[in-house]
Amino acid sequence: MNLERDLRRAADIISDADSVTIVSHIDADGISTEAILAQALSREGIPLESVFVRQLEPMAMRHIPDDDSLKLFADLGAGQQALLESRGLSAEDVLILDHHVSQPCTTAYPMINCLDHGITRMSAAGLAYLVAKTLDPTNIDLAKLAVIGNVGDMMARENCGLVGPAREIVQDGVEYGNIIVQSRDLNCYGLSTRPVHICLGYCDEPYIDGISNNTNGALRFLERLGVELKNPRGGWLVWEELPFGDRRRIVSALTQHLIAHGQDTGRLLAETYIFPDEPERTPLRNASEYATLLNACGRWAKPGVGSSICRGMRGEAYREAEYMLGHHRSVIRDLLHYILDTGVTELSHLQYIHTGDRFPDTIVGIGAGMALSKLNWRKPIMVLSAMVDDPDLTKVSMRTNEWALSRGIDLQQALVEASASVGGAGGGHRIAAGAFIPRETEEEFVDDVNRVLKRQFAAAGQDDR
Ligand SMILES: [Mn+2]
Repeated sequence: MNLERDLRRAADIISDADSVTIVSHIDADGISTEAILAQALSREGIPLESVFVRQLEPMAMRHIPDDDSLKLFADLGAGQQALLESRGLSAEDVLILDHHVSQPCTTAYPMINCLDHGITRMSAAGLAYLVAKTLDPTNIDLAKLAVIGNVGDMMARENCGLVGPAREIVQDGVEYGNIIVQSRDLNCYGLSTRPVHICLGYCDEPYIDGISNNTNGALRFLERLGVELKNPRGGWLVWEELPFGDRRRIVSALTQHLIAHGQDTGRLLAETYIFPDEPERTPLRNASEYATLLNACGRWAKPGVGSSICRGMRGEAYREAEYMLGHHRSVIRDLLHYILDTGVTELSHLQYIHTGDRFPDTIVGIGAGMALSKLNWRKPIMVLSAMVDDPDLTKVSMRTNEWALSRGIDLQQALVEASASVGGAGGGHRIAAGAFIPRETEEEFVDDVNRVLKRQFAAAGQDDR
């Protein structure tokens, strides 16, 4: 299959539509995808409406209007084609732009899927951007949103930077002038908003002895280097504000520190993406913090606010988004503490915890990911949570890391297989996946997943424990 030809076909389907309903996901990738498509379509003069869903499941289908508009499913749809079919949507009614594993289906819905082109490091926002650029080459201002979506979907994680087609999109933004690439920057979160010692203290990949999970230790480390950490008025500087020489001094000291402790320095540096058109010291200033802001909007039922921000709205929309970011952080912190304080149950090949209805099911996956590095990181973590609006269902979120992937673990495959055997449904990616299962099958399901993971480890010949 030829990507160029697929993009052209998608652009033609969109151009021919009298009106479009964009159906997208509530996470950072889904929101930036929607914002790219909505802007590209508006510029073509095509009337559109947007619908955001937490998950494309039977209940969510109610929000999709029963009209003649083209239904443009983005960042979802590939794995739910049977659902589109059962809703009575024909191949002419639908276009799917996705990067999730596809479900076999008798109706041949037009779809562009990154995976069909061997692209595993680009998200829906990247795909949406390529379609927008095919519609009109002047849409390259939207590359910035594609970078936010890609970074939000962890596409830069494995290689400490975007690669392949997703990296080519970065170049469009650089040429347009709304992206600055910082190669060999510090691989930490919060480079534009957090005091440097807080930034370092919260960084746990790589884990730096005496600094990770220890902001006081991080501060002492920086003070010993004699770097000026405050501005003349006594406020903390953020990483982005430090003079180049100071940043280089800190990086080389961290490198020596890691080497002295026999630790790998491979993940200390990463390529980061700064947005010079956004105000300094705000979460809008770089791709990873911007993505978190969008996630906060989406997870707390305000994806439309995130979308407005992406389209350049500020003022009230921005104040609302900032408030949700604060709320998002505090609930995730509570969830993380709950997981660590309560403790997980360890099976041979996974660890799990049930959080009941204490936390919204939209954030348990994020908490699971954060808890993993503080628990036994060799075992994938599973968090089960009650669905408040459907007491018969349990939401399952799993996370693992690059180490386990290199040893054959594939969470998407494990959850699809195990959930099917208990009458549920699963999907996602190798490193992060989710499922919905009938509540009464929880115990059986956890054992099933453990068995599949054991088989995956064994098949890769890496079951050395
Ligand atoms: Mn996505």
